[in-house]
Amino acid sequence: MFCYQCEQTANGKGCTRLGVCGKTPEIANLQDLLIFQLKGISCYGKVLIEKGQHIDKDIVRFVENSLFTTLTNVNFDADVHVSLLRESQQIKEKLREVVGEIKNHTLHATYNLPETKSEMLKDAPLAGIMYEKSLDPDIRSLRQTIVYGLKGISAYGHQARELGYFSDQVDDFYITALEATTDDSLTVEELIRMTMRTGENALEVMKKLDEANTETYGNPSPHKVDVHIKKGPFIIVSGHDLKDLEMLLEQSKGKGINVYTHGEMLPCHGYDGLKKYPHLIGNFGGAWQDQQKQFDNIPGCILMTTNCLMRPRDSYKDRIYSTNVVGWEGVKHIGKKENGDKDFSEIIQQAIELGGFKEDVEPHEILVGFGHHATLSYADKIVEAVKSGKVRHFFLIGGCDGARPGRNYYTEFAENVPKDCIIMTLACGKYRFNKLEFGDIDGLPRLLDIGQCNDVYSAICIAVALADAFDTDVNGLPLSLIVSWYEQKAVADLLALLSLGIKNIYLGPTLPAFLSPNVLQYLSETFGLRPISNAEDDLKTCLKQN
Ligand code: FS2
Ligand code: SF4
Repeated sequence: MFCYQCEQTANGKGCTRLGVCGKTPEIANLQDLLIFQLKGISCYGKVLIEKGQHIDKDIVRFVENSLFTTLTNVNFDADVHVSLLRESQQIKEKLREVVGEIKNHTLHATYNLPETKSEMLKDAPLAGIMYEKSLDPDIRSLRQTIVYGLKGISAYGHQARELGYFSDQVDDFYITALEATTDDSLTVEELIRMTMRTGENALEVMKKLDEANTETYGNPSPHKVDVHIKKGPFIIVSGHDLKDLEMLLEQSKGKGINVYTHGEMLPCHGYDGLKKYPHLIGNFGGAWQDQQKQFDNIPGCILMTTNCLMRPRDSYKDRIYSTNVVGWEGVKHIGKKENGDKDFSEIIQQAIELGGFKEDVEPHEILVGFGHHATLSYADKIVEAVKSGKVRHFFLIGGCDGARPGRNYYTEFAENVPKDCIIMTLACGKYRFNKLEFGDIDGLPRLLDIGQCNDVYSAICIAVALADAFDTDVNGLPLSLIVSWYEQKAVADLLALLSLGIKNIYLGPTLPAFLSPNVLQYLSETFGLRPISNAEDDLKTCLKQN
């Protein structure tokens, strides 16, 4: 196996024996082959797009779900991958019939998948990232960057589609971009352009997801959330999916169950359509990497709606459930019925039987719900505060959290932000400091939580509106972006920011192993993208910009 798609990759280079995330060589190889097959499907699909046709939405859904399945910490079940691989071959064959001869005779298009898992595994090396040893390292790097950006896009696309929202532009882009990664005639410059288009499509899909979430559940508004536990049976909902949470809340109401959000579900408390359920009682635990410790022997159930899933310990493997594209061998999976509904009765019943927490813990509340709508309702106040010198600088400290050392940089950074500056947060990296007291500036909270990782779209809306108010562009604002990355949604987020021309982003805790030295140099020269150093020095450099 060889995988270097996430920040915790072994030795900062690549996982070759077993994924640091727990991915086995078998799963890694099946995932390589699945991506290879998606590229093959796209070679045929691209011909249809060139003829002005849109790709059949069932095929788009398959491509999107398969990409999402291979994202870090999503699915570790070999049977799921084998079944997706078989479906990929059927789709490829169907497209071959429809499209006929194509010009791109790459192996991705001509390859035929064998029947059994062991035969598939024998073929898998040809789909490996490092298979073509002589490939130009910059071409390899850009191709992989595009694929990882697409994986991030697929996670957001999946979430929006579950609510009935999609973008034809993004749906076609999956195919166009995957095909581009098979085309040996494309130059480094052309692949850089495709990488920027990946960023544009990441922005488009996040916009669609924002529409899906806000039109379905209302615009988030400031809301206090208890982060301590309450007595009674409970279900913890993790991942990112608002619709699953809504279905579970609806089915569990009046049954004496408390529902807690976990990880990236925290911003759900800001939405009217979700906070209206009184048994959405609070938020449990910290970021994803603490789950094994925090779920250990827990007297309740857990529902994983998307990543980040870690190997479940025996002490809770019988009470954790997966849904959507998430999976782990031996973990109960809640599938979708034909009408799109899900039956959560088993997890609800088990939570009741487990009995839950015995005692309440003294409440401790934090504030969430500062999406673009809520934050911009304070726009006049913010502009006035900047003009009068009460607010000096804004810091967006956002992105994924992770288990590796070095991430305390983000806590130190937030703690040292001067009192006349505002901090905006998004994604699970906020758990490093979101329970600390930051106070306010003239009634405006100093810590504004914008939302999940996809809400980088919201952050962009806020920045663009503020730039308008100050008659400048986003790069002219007293704003610094301090980004932490872990998995491929963060890659999509970063590409979205770069595609808008946003400069001087600080990225850490380490730089992606899949960026070659030349690609990195290009990003640093063109966008001023820079690795984090230490909190004190970086903070000083940001403030000098004023
Ligand atoms: Fe955190 Fe994991 Fe949100 Fe990432 S819960 S690292 O998926 O996308 O952020
Ligand atoms: Fe390693 Fe990350 Fe790939 Fe898992 S997803 S195998 S940790 S690089």
